[in-house]
Amino acid sequence: MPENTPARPGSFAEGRATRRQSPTVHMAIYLASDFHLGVAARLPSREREAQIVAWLDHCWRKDAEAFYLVGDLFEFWFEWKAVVPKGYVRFLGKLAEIVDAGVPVHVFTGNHDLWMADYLEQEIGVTMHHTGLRTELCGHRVLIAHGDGLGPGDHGYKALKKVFTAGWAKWLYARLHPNLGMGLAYFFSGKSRDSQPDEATFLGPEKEWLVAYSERKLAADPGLDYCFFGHRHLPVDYLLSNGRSRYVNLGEWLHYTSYCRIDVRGAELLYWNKN
Ligand SMILES: [Mn+2]
Repeated sequence: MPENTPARPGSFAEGRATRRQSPTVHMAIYLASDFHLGVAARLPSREREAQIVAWLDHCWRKDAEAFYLVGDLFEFWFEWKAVVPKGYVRFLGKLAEIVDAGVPVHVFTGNHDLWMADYLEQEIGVTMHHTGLRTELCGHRVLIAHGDGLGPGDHGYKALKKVFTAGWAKWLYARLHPNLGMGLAYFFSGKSRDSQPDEATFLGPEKEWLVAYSERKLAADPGLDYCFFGHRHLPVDYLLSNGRSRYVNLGEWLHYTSYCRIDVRGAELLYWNKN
């Protein structure tokens, strides 16, 4: 809303202003990842999109002062010079509404949508992050990253990511007709999903490479309070070896509808009701 537009009595804008002044309300920041819009899972993509829109709307009206959407929002995304993938209108519209109301939305690229360029920034006004971010949220020192290609091992993927993020690869891909480009991408993203190992159990600190990565970051940066990641598709809140800092995996929305809420008191892993 433009600054010179007075809020109507009882309007939503007025309600927010009142809540912000109340000393009893802890303003919060919300994080979520791995919506994978575009593929069906427990629900068809359009129904999952409606859930995400309802969640965004609920948090925004309640107490959100920012959102961090930590990668793989889309099963695949590519921006041709004048063309973007069809769909997701309600999701993108809700992001626009939130940004227009003055609440910042941060979007990270994931391995499925690493080709997001500046469309969401230009069209909606989100802040894009193509790498991890070290920042403060509600007074807590945090690291936020999608999580692909971090930690030990995974050399095949790391090499592939180097190729995919190279300017020439993006340029070549953009020469494909969108029908072919999108078709190929969906074919290969389905293949890679089929070859994934069982994601549903926590393998312990030795085998969970995002835990190993968090421990390494913590050794170099002992002030860190939280390490937030997506990518693993398993919601986890894990106490790191210093007995204080935590590794939080945001999970995904294909099955878990998990997210994290952080305020001055700390972070909490939560689940959106599954309507
Ligand atoms: Mn993912």
